[in-house]
Amino acid sequence: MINKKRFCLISIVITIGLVTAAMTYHWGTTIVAFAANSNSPDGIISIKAGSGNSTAPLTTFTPQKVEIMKGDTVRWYNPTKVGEPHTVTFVLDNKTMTDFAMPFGVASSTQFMSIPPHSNSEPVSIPGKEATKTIVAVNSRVYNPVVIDSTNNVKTLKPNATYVFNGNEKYANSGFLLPKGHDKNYPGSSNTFTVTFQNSGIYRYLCIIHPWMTGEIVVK
Ligand SMILES: [Cu+2]
Repeated sequence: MINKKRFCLISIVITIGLVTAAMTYHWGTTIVAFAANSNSPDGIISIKAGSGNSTAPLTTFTPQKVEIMKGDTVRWYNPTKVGEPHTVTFVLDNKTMTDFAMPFGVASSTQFMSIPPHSNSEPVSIPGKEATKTIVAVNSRVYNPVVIDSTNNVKTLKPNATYVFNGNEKYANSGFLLPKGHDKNYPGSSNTFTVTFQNSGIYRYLCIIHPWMTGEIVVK
């Protein structure tokens, strides 16, 4: 026969279990961060773009959803142990959606040499008409920090860009974010992307390299 004390203990354990299950169901793996709990000493909210290592790279933004106040600043960085790049890309106008590798026509005499020594890479090169051929190259508007405004003005920012959203953007991109030390194999790439949000709203973004990698900034 179960005595009163044991019954009470079993009830508590069951309740904790049910609450945990409900929280997991409701939030899944999403971790919500609040500006009041900004996770760096300078008050900037940090978000990991990817993580893990070569055998288990994580293609997620952590936290995936962040709630902040107008005027708050968010900084993305890549803590992966290997040189796996990510981007933080806001596609605010569907027509600005793009890909990190695109075909371009170039003079047929052009030769391409890999910069990282002994890298397992070569460009796709297809003979084209007359004196041109087509190569598939990394798209500067994904590789570099770039903002396109409502008048289609394309502005390339410096690596490790700091940007203030003004509500006039069609497209805003971090450029390739690499862990410190791995960026030297990608000249001109970044370690961080820092954005200040002046206007309230929901800002959704993705990694162009891994489009299932998405995140959300809710500005109150
Ligand atoms: Cu990615």
